[in-house]
This record gives sequence, C-alpha cells and structure tokens, in this order.
Amino acid sequence: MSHTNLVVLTGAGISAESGVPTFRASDGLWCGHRVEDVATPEGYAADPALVQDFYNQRRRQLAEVRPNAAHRALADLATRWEGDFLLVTQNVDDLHDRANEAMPPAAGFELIHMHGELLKGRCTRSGVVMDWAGDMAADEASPHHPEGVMRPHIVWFGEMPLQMERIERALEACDLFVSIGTSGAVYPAAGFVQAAQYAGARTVEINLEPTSGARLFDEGVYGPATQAVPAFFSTL
Ligand code: BV8
Repeated sequence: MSHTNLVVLTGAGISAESGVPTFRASDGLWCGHRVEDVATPEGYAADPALVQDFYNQRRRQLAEVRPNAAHRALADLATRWEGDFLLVTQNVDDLHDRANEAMPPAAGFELIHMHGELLKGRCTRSGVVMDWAGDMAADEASPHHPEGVMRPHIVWFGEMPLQMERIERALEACDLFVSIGTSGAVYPAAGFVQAAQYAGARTVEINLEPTSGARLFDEGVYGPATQAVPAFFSTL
C-alpha cells in the first residue's frame, strides 16, 4: 500500500530510550515537580525562579542524551519519502532536530515542535523567540524589550500550541497518520488521530503498550520505539 502524505506525531516515549524521562511514567513527577503545576502560566507567575529552574535542569540534561534508533529511522524516512511528510512532536527536546541534521536535507519534510523547545527563549513583552542554550534566570533581561524578561519558549497548559493551522491542514490532507510514544493525555495533540480518521487516513499507534486511545487507531504496533519504529517504517 503506497502513501503520499504522511503525518507523524511523537511524544515523550520516543525519547525514553535516549534517557529523557517521560511525563506520566513515575506518577507525573518530573525533577520532583508535577508537570501540570510548573508547566503553566500561573505556576510561572507564582514562582518564576522555580519554573526557570525546572527548565534549566531539563535544558542541561540535553547535553547527556543523544538521538536513538527511532529518531534516526524517522530522519532516514524523511530523505526517501516522496510526498509530504510532517513530523509534529510534543517533545521539547532537540533529539529529532539532531537526528535530522545528520541526514541530507529532505524536500517535502517539515518538523514542528508544537509545544515549543527547551533550546529557545522568548521575550515576555515583544514575543521575539531566540536560541537559548544556557540557564535562564527568573529576571533574565530581554535584549528585545527594556521591560521584557526571558521565559522558556515552551507551550504551557492553557496556552495555544504552535503552528496549529499548519498541522490541521496537514491532517486534512494526510493518507497515513502515525502516533509514536504518546499517552494521548494532552489535547489538542490527542485529537489528531480523529482528524486523520475523518480525512480517510490509515491510522497507526506505535507505543510501548496499547494506550487508552488505542481503539481510535486502525492498527497498533507495540514494543520499545527503537525496535517498533524502524520495523514499521521499513515495511513502507
Ligand atoms: C490548549 C510543554 C487551548 C511543557 C506540554 C483546563 C484548562 C486549560 C486547558 C485544559 C484544561 N483541561 C484540558 C485542557 C487542555 C490541556 C490538556 O490537554 N490538559 C490535559 C492534562 C487534560 N491542553 C492544553 O492546555 C494545551 N493548550 O488546550 O490551549 C487554547 C485555546 C484557545 C486559546 C488558548 C488556549 C497545551 C498543552 C501543552 C502543554 N505542554 N509540554 C513541558 O514539556 O514542560 S504537554 C506535555 O505532555 C509534553 O509536551 C508531553 O509531550 C505531553 C504529552 O505527554 P506524552 O508525550 O504523551 O508523554 P507521557 O509520559 O504522557 O506518555 C509517554 C508514552 O510513551 C506512554 O504512552 C508510554 O507507554 C510510552 N513509552 C514509554 N517508553 C516508551 C514508550 N513508547 C515507546 N517506546 C518506549 N521506550
């Protein structure tokens, strides 16, 4: 069966075997915090130093992890996919970016970090986004606005994910939708499979084990991403 327009959604499970902890494995705690408590505008307003430290710790951890065989399988697929291939990740790590950088550029491929990126910062007044590799202080002055401070370029709960119109257009046009390593606990990403079904796409869930949304998919491929992802995409 040949496919033309592919949308892949990834979540924390694709980075798990690289050593990046997932969100809901250890009852949702991350660096000792509940994500829903610190990954919110209210949490940031209440304690900017705590939230900045939460992201500083995760930004520092990126130096200790590397892309795994699942990230590399998607980067390799991008170089040989003949139609449109949109890779939407909920992950804020840069493992997809690094896997893609190791491959030749692929026409028709695009990567979207719909929940933002750890290695970017945003001015709270101008909205300007810039690369940010080091720690960020709670009162980090913004180079883009005299009264602005820098915040992580991360989409918190209650904030609108990035590039939603572009993602929705791709879902309407896709004939294959593959969800990888996500529990389907967070919207709007968890609703993408329904949009793909509505567009008539073949929908596949690849995860360590069936998620609570498994019944929404045409097919399921289960096992560690470093094995299941290369195996599935080698059949295409
Ligand atoms: C929005 C950045 C609308 C932060 C994240 C009340 C108030 C406000 C909003 C809401 C509300 N109630 C509901 C909502 C909507 C809310 C939501 O969905 N809440 C949930 C908790 C119910 N969503 C939002 O707020 C979103 N925005 O709705 O805006 C709007 C409309 C108009 C105007 C303004 C706004 C924004 C959501 C984005 C939040 N930010 N991340 C950060 O990272 O610090 S979400 C966070 O969860 C991460 O991005 C993460 O990626 C995402 C989803 O988690 P998963 O990736 O799925 O990870 P998880 O641990 O859950 O699962 C891992 C999976 O991997 C498991 O299935 C496991 O089996 C598998 N696995 C493990 N190991 C492996 C493996 N698979 C394969 N191999 C392995 N080795």
